[in-house]
Amino acid sequence: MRVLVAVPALNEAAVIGQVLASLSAVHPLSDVVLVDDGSRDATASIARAAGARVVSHAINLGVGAAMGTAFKFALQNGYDAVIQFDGDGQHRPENIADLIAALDHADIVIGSRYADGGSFKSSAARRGVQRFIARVVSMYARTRLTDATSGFRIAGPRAVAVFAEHYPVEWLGDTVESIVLATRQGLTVRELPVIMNERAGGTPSQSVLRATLYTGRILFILGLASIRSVPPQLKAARRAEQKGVAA
Ligand SMILES: Nc1nc2c(ncn2[C@@H]2O[C@H](COP(=O)(O)OP(=O)(O)OP(=O)(O)O)[C@@H](O)[C@H]2O)c(=O)[nH]1
Ligand SMILES: [Mg+2]
Repeated sequence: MRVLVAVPALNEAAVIGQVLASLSAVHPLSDVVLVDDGSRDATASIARAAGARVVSHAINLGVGAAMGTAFKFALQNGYDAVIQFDGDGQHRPENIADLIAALDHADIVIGSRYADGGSFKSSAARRGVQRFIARVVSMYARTRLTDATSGFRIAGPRAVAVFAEHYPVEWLGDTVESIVLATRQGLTVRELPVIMNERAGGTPSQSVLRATLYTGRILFILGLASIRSVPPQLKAARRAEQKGVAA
């Protein structure tokens, strides 16, 4: 199986060299694409010099759009699976082999910080919101998910085909809406316990007000995702697939 590691990145020059070096110990950097999303620092040039493939957006479009670009890149370059991997050092390369192996049992596997009593530290407000979102998304996915907002995940061949056609781009909606979209297309989702590092720097977005706004927005997005008609390009892809099966 050909696996592409996709790193959505915005202004990560301080840490991206180190992150790619640790990644190269388990995965060839020629099979890593960094989607630079309008960074104003040296993120793209550092990644290129390290040996990663780099695709740059001219302006900042958000993580969802960056992943949409990565899935298109994967399809065009013959990859079977895509792993989303943060550029800030939070995700651990040693979990990559486990994610790939877990694809035997699902179309999408999410690395969960909280499965099996995981020890990742969050503020009570943020954790409460994440737990609530995980419960709602679990209903759509018809399986117990403890960390639906985790960005550490793998998409197998069927999911790559769906996400290359359409990936949700709304701010904060990409992680959860992509799961709803996938399950509505008949794909299966599972989770795998992982340990995540603390953020290497910067300011964590934690406050009760932010958590409340975040929940409201996610609920709105989930509501939309469940009633929205399937994007036309996905319908066309599904029809072509069915014709192929019938022929
Ligand atoms: N392409 C792209 N990547 C982004 C954008 N914002 C953040 N990222 C990247 O997405 C990854 C995760 O972003 P973070 O800001 O760390 O989000 P998070 O891990 O959910 O939040 P923290 O817990 O605060 O670290 C990192 O690799 C970022 O560089 C963006 O607008 N576009
Ligand atoms: Mg982070």
